[in-house]
Amino acid sequence: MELSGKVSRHLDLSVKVIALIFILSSCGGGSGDSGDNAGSGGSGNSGSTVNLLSLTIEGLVTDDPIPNANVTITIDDQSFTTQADENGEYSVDVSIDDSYADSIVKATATGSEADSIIKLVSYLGTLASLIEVAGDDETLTTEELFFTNITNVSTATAVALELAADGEITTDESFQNSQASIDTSAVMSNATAIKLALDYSDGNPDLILPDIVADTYEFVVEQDVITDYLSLIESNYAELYASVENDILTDTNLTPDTIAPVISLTGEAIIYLSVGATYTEGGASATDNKDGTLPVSISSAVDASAPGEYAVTYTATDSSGNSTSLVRTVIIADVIDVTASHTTEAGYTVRYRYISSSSWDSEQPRGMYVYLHGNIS
Ligand SMILES: [Ca+2]
Ligand SMILES: [Ca+2]
Repeated sequence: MELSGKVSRHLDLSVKVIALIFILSSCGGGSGDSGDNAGSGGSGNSGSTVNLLSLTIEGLVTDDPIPNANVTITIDDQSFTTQADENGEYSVDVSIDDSYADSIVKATATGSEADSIIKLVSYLGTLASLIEVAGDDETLTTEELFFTNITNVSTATAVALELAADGEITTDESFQNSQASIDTSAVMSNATAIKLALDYSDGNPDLILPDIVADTYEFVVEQDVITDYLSLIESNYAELYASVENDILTDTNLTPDTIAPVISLTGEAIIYLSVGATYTEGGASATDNKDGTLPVSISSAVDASAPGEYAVTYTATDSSGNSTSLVRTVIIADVIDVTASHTTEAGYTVRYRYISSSSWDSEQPRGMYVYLHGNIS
């Protein structure tokens, strides 16, 4: 299913998918042994105390957001269900015997209508690793683990993992190993095929989910079916494919946000002050593609009583952990001496030189000495 002539775009998306897989990996590795808990059941029965593990899992069911989707969290033979709200957001409380700590947690979402073709899945990792990542609030959010979002991309990723493992992922070992051999370009093209079938098939029979498959998960599992679908898209809808793929890559609910905030300084990037003057912090603002306006932290060591060049560092970090820093330079000097030049309409080059007294500051230059130096050149 190579789509020819799109090499550079594929490079971009490979980087993005590799980032995705990295995020998946960084959450892995629960505790040591890959215990197989199948059949161990939920109730403690050997007379020992049953320790319960508790975790709330929060995320979004989206392709476009899927209102009121049914969500099931499966941990071996146990399952926990809820319904997403009208925006596709869900929250599931899991409470389970600690013998399931090393079991793999899988999320499945289906459409709210009985005949819905929507089935999306996501592998999250071992329960123990999720509890660790969730932290003290015992709530696992999308910021903490991206794959709590159950999406076309998570579904394509899940199927790629299953193909690599040659079956369902039930142990941390197979979860880790199959991540290493995942086919990232297939993940993106399959995710795009799901989005085309769900969002673009109204009024276009070519794009409808082939009726040989029951739902979007089976669509990806049946490799022949999705390969045929994609080759039709490649021949007849290349432009649409490219645009939908781009939508996926720029939708931060579908692929991780890798774009850092942008900081703007209020005031000049270089400020000249005379010794003893007061440095007034002008501040800065930050905006982010996903989070909008963000706070900016300021680290400053300006000592206006001593000549020197000082850095004021402004830092903003988005909810995905992407960070930007910008530096303002503050120059404290006894005398400020700046030269500049411009060319007049008549073609003369005029050079200026500004020399300040010690009471000069950037807002209010007091002493200014202008001279014309070789004013006709
Ligand atoms: Ca948390
Ligand atoms: Ca961002």
